Amino acid sequence: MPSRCMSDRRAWLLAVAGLAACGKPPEEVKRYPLRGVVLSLQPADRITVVRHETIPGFMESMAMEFPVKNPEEFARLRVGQQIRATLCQTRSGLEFWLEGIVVEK
Ligand SMILES: [Cu+2]
Repeated sequence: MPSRCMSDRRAWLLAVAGLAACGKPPEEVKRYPLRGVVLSLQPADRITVVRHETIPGFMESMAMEFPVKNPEEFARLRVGQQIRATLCQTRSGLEFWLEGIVVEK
């Protein structure tokens, strides 16, 4: 019964899609404006080391590693650039990354 097979498969795919969408509620993300200088790049892990300015109420000025989730944003980065970006951090603090990177010079 080919038609029944088709509908079973479709139901299964819908169930999987539903799990992906609803299985884990997205964690709330806090965002902070960041300015800094790109000190180094680690393309294999899409990580950049940035010496960032003080982020009021969050972090003193320091050099630290930031993951960049978006490959196109990472590809535009060069050592020595002055950048502005949004520092995103999950509420638990377990995950953080840069996005919305703008090269100032
Ligand atoms: Cu820091």
